[in-house]
Amino acid sequence: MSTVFQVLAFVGMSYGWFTWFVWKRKKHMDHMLGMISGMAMGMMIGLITGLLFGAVYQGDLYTSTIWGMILAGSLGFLFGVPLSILCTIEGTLSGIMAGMMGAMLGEMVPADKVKPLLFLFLLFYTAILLLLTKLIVSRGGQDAETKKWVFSIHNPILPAALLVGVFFWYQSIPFAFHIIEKGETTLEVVKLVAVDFSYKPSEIYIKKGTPTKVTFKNEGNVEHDFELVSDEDILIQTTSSTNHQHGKTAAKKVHLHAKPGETATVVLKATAAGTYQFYCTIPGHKESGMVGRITFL
Ligand SMILES: [Cu+2]
Repeated sequence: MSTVFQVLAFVGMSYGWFTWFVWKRKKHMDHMLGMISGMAMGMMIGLITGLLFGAVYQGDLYTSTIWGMILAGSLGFLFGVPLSILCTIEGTLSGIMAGMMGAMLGEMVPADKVKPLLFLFLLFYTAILLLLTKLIVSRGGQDAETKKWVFSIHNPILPAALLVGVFFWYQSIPFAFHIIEKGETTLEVVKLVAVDFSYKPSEIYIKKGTPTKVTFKNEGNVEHDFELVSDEDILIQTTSSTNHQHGKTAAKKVHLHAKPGETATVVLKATAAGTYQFYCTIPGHKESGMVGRITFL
């Protein structure tokens, strides 16, 4: 399962559970407790999902910010509605603000720092949920049917076990926002998307002498490729199209092929400046507009 899916599932399930828990005990919740709970939910979910979106949509701050704000804002809003107007306002505003801040953070931090940062947020979020749960229970939020598990929530082993559980679950997540080659934590990334029948973007710039990862994603309904013929050698460090052949090879031609929905990648280094055309070699596609321009500068 993908990282994004796992983290979103964890956040979604814990949000669902905590919201249900609070709604069931709303007569025991005073304004302050409700507002703090709403703020904590909006704030933490906003930071986590915002950071996640910021990292996934890196280079597209608009998309990540909008999604972070919409998701966390509406979850904060929903949480507060049955409680009070104050909770609703607090939850919504916290969600919107934190969704925006998380997205900016995801955009700014280097790809290899996203994992530890997200880990801190998730642990913090889990700890806050547990503390609030304990607080609500101790204020008389239990009723006869929950007496049994109330016993265990006061048992310090349960929250500790949950935190340790989150810790180990998190360690097991495959992290693949960007493939970071060993010793190359500062890899430039160029994302190229093929649709039927054009490239987005159709103009690419790559700094010569800098290892750059080009990801070629086919979002069309038929297969497409990417071919570039250069006058000067291009060093190809790794490519997905030849079964992960490692080691450097020099070539004047770069070729990536992707079936619909697939992504092909290459890590290359241009040795000289120049502007070249790239195109799709599948018959008829170039003529239909699958051409673009790449500039090494
Ligand atoms: Cu094509």
